Amino acid sequence: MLSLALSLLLAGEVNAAVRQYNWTVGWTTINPDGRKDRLAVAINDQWPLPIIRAKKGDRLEIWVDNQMNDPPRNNSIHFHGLFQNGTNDMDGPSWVTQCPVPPGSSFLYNFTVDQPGTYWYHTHTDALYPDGYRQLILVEDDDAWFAEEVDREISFTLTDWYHELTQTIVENDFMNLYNPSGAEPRPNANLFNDTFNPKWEVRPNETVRLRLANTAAMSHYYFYIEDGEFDIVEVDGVYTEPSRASSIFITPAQRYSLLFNTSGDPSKVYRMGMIVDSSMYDIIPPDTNLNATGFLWQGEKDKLEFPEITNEDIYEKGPVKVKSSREELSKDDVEWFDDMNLVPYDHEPILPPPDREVTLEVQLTNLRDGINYAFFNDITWTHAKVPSLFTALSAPDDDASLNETVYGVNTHSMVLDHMDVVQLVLNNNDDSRHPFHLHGHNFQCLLRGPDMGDDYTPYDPSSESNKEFPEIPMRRDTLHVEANSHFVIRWRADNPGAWLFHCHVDWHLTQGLAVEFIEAPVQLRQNYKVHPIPDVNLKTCKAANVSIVGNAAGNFGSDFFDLSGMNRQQPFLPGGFTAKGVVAMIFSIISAFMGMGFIVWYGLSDTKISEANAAEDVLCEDVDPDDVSAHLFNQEQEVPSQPDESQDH
Ligand SMILES: *[C@@H]1O[C@H](CO)[C@@H](O)[C@H](O)[C@H]1NC(C)=O
Ligand SMILES: *[C@@H]1O[C@H](CO)[C@@H](O)[C@H](O)[C@H]1NC(C)=O
Ligand SMILES: *[C@@H]1O[C@H](CO)[C@@H](O)[C@H](O)[C@H]1NC(C)=O
Ligand SMILES: *[C@@H]1O[C@H](CO)[C@@H](O)[C@H](O)[C@H]1NC(C)=O
Ligand SMILES: *[C@@H]1O[C@H](CO)[C@@H](O)[C@H](O)[C@H]1NC(C)=O
Ligand SMILES: *[C@@H]1O[C@H](CO)[C@@H](O)[C@H](O)[C@H]1NC(C)=O
Ligand SMILES: *[C@@H]1O[C@H](CO)[C@@H](O)[C@H](O)[C@H]1NC(C)=O
Ligand SMILES: [Cu+2]
Repeated sequence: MLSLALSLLLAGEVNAAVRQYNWTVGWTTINPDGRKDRLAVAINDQWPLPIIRAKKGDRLEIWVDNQMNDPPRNNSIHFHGLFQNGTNDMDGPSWVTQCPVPPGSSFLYNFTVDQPGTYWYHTHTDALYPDGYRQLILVEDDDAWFAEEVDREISFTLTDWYHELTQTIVENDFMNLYNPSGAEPRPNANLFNDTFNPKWEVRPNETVRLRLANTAAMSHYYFYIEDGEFDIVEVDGVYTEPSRASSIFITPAQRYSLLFNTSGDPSKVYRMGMIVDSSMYDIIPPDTNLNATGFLWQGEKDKLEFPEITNEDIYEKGPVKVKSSREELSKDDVEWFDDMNLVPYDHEPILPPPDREVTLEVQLTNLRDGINYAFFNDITWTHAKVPSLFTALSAPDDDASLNETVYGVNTHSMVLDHMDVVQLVLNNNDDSRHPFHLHGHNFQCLLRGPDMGDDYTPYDPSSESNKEFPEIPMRRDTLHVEANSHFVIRWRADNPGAWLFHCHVDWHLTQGLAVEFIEAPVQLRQNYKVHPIPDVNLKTCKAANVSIVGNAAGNFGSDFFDLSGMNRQQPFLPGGFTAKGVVAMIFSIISAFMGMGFIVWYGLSDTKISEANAAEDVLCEDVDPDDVSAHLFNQEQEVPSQPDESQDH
């Protein structure tokens, strides 16, 4: 079990405590949806994982012993939403701020929590958090503006669930030649608080603070309380002016606090509904539940009934306004509170015009190996050989640490000057929503364009349709962009460190949808002269056989600008050879192998559904992917020519 020792800090604030945790991370067998036993990551043999509770100002000292031996996994933990101001080395992403911790090694997370609100932790090494490696962090704050009003707190997660280990899914179903369209693996279940039908007791005439986090790998949810409204008072750790809503949209990694008043009725059951945004699934899996119910009850439990919400309930008492089959539930048919309308309680005004502008275009397409990757401006994130923080710290001088070259092309690192106002324009050249998360900051959300369907519409500052930015913009750490649309965000580079910015659909991160901001490296180097990285943590690098000095290629000393040997992404497809063409080509070769006659795929539309269906239809163990890839790409000189997609074969 979790061992928690509290002791008063002599020199610190009166109430600040040191909370010590000794965690052994290993595997356990669980079955939260009642349909399949499977391995999941446990902490001290416990799953669901322990919730971290702290008070603002507390120090956390978490020893994490990696005992994920069979199957073996590298480890690290990210404390999502906590700024790690001055403790960049405690942020968690492997290859950015630390080395991956191999089985048998321990890492110490040691940092102060000075932000109140609702957070979560999850591993940030490889694609591992959907294996159950995620849980809430609740930071209490007696000074919250609504603290006096709250009679009761109820905290829970909304999440998706797979029946296979994530790494198995990535290797066998996702990042391979048989999935050239990059269709994301669909979950087997959607869970309410890591279970089905959870029930919480409340009392009549109370104000309940609901704290919820979406800890899913990919699923986005609408959340509502039947027949009830609530006030949104916190998003991602930022208190807001109360905003009345009847339903919210919550993407992976986002959190909300909602104040809900129970009625005077002495005996009552409130149903809380979570509805999947099924537009995120390429195919609606027949066995996956697309909605789930949680309950608040008051009165005598034995005399109450707890029926799950039905389709009828969703239309009649929920946010879905257009009656349609579950396959056809369109996001336009669902009402949700637009988080862009929230106003932070502190009324922090919009930051001044930017000193630095960054424009990133999201794209998902295939590289030469036939696999589908995700890109920001043609770069799919590929980790450095030395964690970027260590590159900044081991640069021979400040000038070298300021030079983007040393962090490597494929980490997509951008150096930010200390205290600059940074404006990031994100253009989504993909027909699906994506939730983006910036480490180390909350950002001001200035504009989010509407869903543009199939028409890619990048941000155009001169266009009249773009409204003025708000004077008091909403702030949060994870914001979604709509399909084929854009958003604009701003923050001040006041937190020296190497910070990842990435899509929080874990599949898309695995496909490389990330960049790194190397913020104020000169100040970062000064900070670490005073507070060096603990030796115990540097030792994990040795165990993983990773250098703690050098540029992205691991070269150092006089070779600090020599990037030869750095990790690179796969080459691009030859000019004119489109991703759609690759999909068609691969299917044609697979079908040829199977003697299925000639290409039936060329005329297909580019909807992922038909491609994925087709892939499932032709999948056959007789076909060796190596044969297929040999046909496609291994002949360097003899590159297949562009198939004519309009031609009907
Ligand atoms: C852990 O990371 C090291 C360094 O990249 C690598 O050599 C090793 O194969 C990884 N181990 C596992 C189990 O992924
Ligand atoms: C955690 O960090 C604090 C501040 O640097 C230090 O005083 C303390 O000893 C550290 N804890 C451990 C277990 O190293
Ligand atoms: C919700 O999940 C937490 C953490 O796993 C657990 O302690 C709690 O009992 C759960 N509550 C219900 C009603 O399921
Ligand atoms: C709830 O509040 C109403 C109005 O103040 C009151 O009439 C009622 O008795 C209260 N109910 C309970 C169960 O306390
Ligand atoms: C909600 O779940 C029920 C039971 O699984 C299902 O019949 C229904 O189609 C779902 N409704 C929607 C809108 O997903
Ligand atoms: C970064 O270093 C490279 C290689 O030495 C050099 O060519 C380039 O000019 C440097 N860039 C800046 C901004 O100093
Ligand atoms: C980090 O701390 C510095 C002061 O030490 C402060 O000026 C800055 O605003 C902080 N940044 C964040 C993101 O917390
Ligand atoms: Cu994404």
